Formats: sequence, C-alpha cells, structure tokens
Amino acid sequence: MEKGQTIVGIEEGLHGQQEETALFGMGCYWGPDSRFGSLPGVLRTRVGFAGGTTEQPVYRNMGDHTETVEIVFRPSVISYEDLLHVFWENHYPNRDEYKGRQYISLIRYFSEEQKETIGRVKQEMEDRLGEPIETDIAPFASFTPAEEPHQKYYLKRYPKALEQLSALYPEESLLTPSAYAARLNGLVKSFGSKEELTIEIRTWPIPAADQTKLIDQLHSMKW
Ligand code: MHO
Repeated sequence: MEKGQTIVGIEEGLHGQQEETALFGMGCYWGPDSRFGSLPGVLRTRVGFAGGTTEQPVYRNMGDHTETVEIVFRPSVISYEDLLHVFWENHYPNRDEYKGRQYISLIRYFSEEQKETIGRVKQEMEDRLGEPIETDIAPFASFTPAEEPHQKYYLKRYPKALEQLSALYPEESLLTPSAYAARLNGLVKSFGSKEELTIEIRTWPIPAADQTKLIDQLHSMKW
C-alpha cells in the first residue's frame, strides 16, 4: 500500500533510500513500463498522463496529454544518463503526430541537473542520428496515473501468475509500486532474465528470508 512515500509490505526495505524520478513518453506506455521496469536500480514504475492541460485525464479522455511512464530509481545503481540512453535508443523521436499528442516523444525533468544531462545526451544522440531530435522537453508540471488495469499491463495478461503473486502482494495497490512486479512485467516481454533477477534480489535491502520468498516464487511460478 502506498501512503504518501511510505510503501509497506515485503519490499519496505527497498524504499526510503536515495531516490530520483524520471518521466518519459515514447509511444504506447505499456512497452516502456516493461522495458524500464526490467532494469536493476529501478524501484517502481507507473504509467499515466503528462505534458498537457486537460484536468483529470483518463485513458479514454486524456485530451492534450501524452502517454508516459514515471520511473523511480536509485541513482547509485542506475543513472539518469543511463535511462536517457535507453529512452532515445528505443524509439524514433521525430515521428509525425498520430492521435494528437498521445504518443509523442516527451521528457519532463525534475531538476537543473537532469536538464543539463538531457542537453548533453540529446546532442550525442543527434550526432548519431544525423538530424535534430524533436522530443518535447520541459520542466515537470503534473503526472496523473492511468487507471489500474493499465499498470503492469503485460503482467496482467497472466492471471495464474497474479494469483500466486497475491500471496506476497495481497492488494493491487501493493503490486503496482512493486519492483518485483516491475521486473516480472519486463520478463513477460523478454526484458531481463530470471537469473539476473535472482542475483539482483540478493542485493535488495530486505531481510534474507524475504529475498528467499521472492526468489522461490520466481522459480516456481506457473504462468
Ligand atoms: N494500440 C494499442 C494502444 C494501447 S496504448 C495504452 C491498443 O489499443 O491495443 O495506447
């Protein structure tokens, strides 16, 4: 359950450490939710709407907002620069608009430091691409999470797995902000591997017995 910044449950120890947030739009948000969610150092992801002015956007009525993924990460494990590379290397930022702003390439930054890093990496990517990058870049203003069925969307195609997950994450509100669920949501789209995740879980600052529970479940999961 997420109460402000406090996340309780099996992953509690993972949170409350140094955290940073990134916000990217790069087409339908289900894909980047899986891709970024699979990366070691990413603590949690949420999909939602940003960059526009429409009040209380929802999937069927997002107005001038863009589909985005919010990524909370530990900068000591993965850097903002690393995330920017994953961002620009995995979509074409200069596509013609299709369905208005829904699928445009977009970044909202949270600090002057992020802004400076964006400028540097953008230049590098433009040199590589051989043309100017048209990603819509501006300071963060708002993010509205999408409806629950859109969160960890690909993982939710596996009801049997969800049932087993409910033993460790008894509520959907625990599953959506979960690092473990983010990794599984990546695995089902072939991002990351069980072996890498097993090694990573052993580094998580949670009790060893809880690490074992997650690892055992990972290896016995029936899909
Ligand atoms: N073509 C996709 C887009 C969904 S995404 C959340 C679909 O409707 O299945 O925009």
